Amino acid sequence: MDARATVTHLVKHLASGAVKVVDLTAPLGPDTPVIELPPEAGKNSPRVKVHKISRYDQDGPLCAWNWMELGEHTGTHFDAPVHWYTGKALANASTDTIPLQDFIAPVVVIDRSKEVQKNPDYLLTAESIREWEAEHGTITHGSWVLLRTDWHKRNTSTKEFLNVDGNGPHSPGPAADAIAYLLDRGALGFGSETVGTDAGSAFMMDPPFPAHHYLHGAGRYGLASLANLDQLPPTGAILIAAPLKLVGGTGSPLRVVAIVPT
Ligand code: 23J
Ligand code: MN
Repeated sequence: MDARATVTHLVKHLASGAVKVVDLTAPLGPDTPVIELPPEAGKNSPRVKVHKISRYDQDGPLCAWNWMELGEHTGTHFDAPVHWYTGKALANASTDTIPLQDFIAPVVVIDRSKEVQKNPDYLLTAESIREWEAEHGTITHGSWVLLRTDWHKRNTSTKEFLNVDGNGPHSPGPAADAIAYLLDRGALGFGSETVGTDAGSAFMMDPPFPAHHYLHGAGRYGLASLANLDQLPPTGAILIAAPLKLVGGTGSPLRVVAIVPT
């Protein structure tokens, strides 16, 4: 099919509902959970604050508008390669310089929600990805790979979302060998439903935060705090994930939308 017909068909299929759009974004506001790093890892990001400028009042009778206090890595957000020290020297690695084509890509979804229900510390391994590929086919070069855990159902409660006890945070994520395997497959990036792309236990891993370490060192991307992955097929959808064009940005909150054939 020629390129023009492809675009025309997409619009027709969207209008008819044969292709649907799914919102993979969590609501962003003062209640949004924000990561709480151990002191050894450094400072933390603030929670979201919304400051009123005016609301059809004496501060501005014609309009309502706010300004916000907002970390780059807050809510549903994108991790750029310069976010991690392993990616700091790479070219085209901040939110304003990443190639635009990378913001639209195929997406595969690895469903490990049953495993995570039994074990909140669940780690996705390379072996587990190979099992997924035996069932669904080899991961296509340039794809987003998302880990479905249904963890987004906890996103309305910071306590449940971060799930911290005396031993630290308990949330699922990838083992180091899983990320190495995905990079081998030419993945565009890795996305999760948890507060960051790494598991709660990732500070204790070797290297610490292996998803951040290997993905960003390879110039690849992360997506965190995704929602509604239970509405995606294992393969066949397309992801639109375009961070704000923040100058030198290490990441950005964003709206993540999937285009899904029904
Ligand atoms: C800094 C250090 C570790 C982590 C993170 C940030 C994130 O989760 C993030 O938002 O990138 S794991
Ligand atoms: Mn981040």
